[in-house]
Amino acid sequence: MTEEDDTTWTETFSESDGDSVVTADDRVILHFDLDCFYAQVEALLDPSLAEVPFAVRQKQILITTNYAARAIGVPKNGLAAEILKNFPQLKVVCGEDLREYRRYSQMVHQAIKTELGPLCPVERLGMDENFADVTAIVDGKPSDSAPPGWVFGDEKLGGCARHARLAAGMRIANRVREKILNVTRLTSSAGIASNKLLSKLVGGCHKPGDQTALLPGDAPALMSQLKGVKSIPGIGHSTANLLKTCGVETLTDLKNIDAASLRPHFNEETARRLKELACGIDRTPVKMSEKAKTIGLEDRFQRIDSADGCKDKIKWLLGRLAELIADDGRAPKTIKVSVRSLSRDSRESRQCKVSPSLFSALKTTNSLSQDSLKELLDTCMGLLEKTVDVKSKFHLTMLGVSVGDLVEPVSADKSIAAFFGMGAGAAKPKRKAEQHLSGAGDSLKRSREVSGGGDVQQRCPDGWDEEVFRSLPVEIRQELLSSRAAGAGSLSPGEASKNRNKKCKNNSILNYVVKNK
Ligand code: TTP
Ligand code: MG
Repeated sequence: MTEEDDTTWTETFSESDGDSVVTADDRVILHFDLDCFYAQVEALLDPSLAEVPFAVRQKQILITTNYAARAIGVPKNGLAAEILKNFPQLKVVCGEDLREYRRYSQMVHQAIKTELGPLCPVERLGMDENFADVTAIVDGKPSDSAPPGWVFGDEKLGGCARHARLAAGMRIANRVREKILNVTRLTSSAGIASNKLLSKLVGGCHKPGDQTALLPGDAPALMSQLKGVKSIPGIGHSTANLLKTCGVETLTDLKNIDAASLRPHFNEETARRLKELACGIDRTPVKMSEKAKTIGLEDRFQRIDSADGCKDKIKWLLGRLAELIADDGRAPKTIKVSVRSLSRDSRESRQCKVSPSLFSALKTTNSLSQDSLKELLDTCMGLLEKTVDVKSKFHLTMLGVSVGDLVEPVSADKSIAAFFGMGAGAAKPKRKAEQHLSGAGDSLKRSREVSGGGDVQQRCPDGWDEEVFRSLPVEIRQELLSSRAAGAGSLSPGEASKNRNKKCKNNSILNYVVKNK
């Protein structure tokens, strides 16, 4: 027996984390999962679906079904042909356009963050899941009223501080689910436990539209309900196969195996983590989700074997990618093309730098300018030709385009005016969530115009340095003037300078333009 073989679920354990000691079981972690996410979004877009059993299809797969379909025995997902053999009347809607799902996913994440405030990290997992660590905002004070939702195993909450903190977590989870419902009209389920693994697992116990908490001592009972190692989130097909070669198929096998026996396939850290997960122990923190480092999309197909075919596909990908970049609001500095050839069966990528200005049309529209599209298409074809000899025979089964090195824009809705805190009185562009609430029909339209007509003459305002002003690009001059005309005019340059928000760096444009700072 090694030290790790003694790892069984214990109610408290501590790990040294630099100067601080983290007692993992004292955390209160929430996991939120939207109910039949894509199906709910489809039903919002087409209310006639609301009461009807239906499935959402992507290519040959039914990727989800609504709960009305699940109630009559339709599985949650699977091959369309097989499911439709058994349920020929099942309504099927196409779910290949991900834009609305992404938009709702973003709204949900934002709603959770807003409801919980800055003390609680919120981590997004995929499209429809979020973890939140609410440890900082729960207290151990007992309350007279029973918290909303369920407790795993129908256990009763006691009066101790730990149970009181769990009860507080249950109240918070319920509040957050109500917030999600109010903002998006989507129902969700939640799990409340002491770590990410357990909160995710227990959250599935009362789906849809409800929540379940786990008392710390009941982790072994929850874990014992799991079937194979793949029912642990994070253990996928390939890890399961590797474990199988070590003789591990069940969670009990994993708990009992000597960590050294896992070492041929897993490093020490991974072997330890796998064994801990089997015991319901998960020390990973909830990390505040940051903006994506790259934005991309790819398409798989049976065959593309001509340069024109590649060009058409890349052009289509660039069009869709432009919408994602517009949604994100940042401008990329690199672009990457990825391919998979039938002959090599592994993906290959090539990337290069691009000018962020190629994406400037996305400040006000959802698409690239014709010139930019042409230039990006040529760039992508150049990258493609570094991996594929398009003059010889070839057979691609996947093409992808992504962008990276994303930089915050210096205009449009992150406008110079906003940047300098000059927005008082200026009509701000609507945020996406507001767009949604004010009219679903407009949901995909963008509203990023800089407010105010601006001074087309571009005369340098009094108090601004004419020479510096004239040296600025026309677009930036126009924007400074527009902002000023739309409400910042009441600010003297000195005031504008004082009111700059924290993001304003010393070398910002206004610092150069405004005299007498
Ligand atoms: P899930 O949360 O797994 O499923 P769900 O939200 O549809 O249903 P549940 O109520 O059981 O949580 O996945 C979220 C969405 O992700 C789902 O609506 C469709 C999509 N999805 C895929 O695109 N591919 C997949 O293989 C799966 C499982 C889901
Ligand atoms: Mg879900």
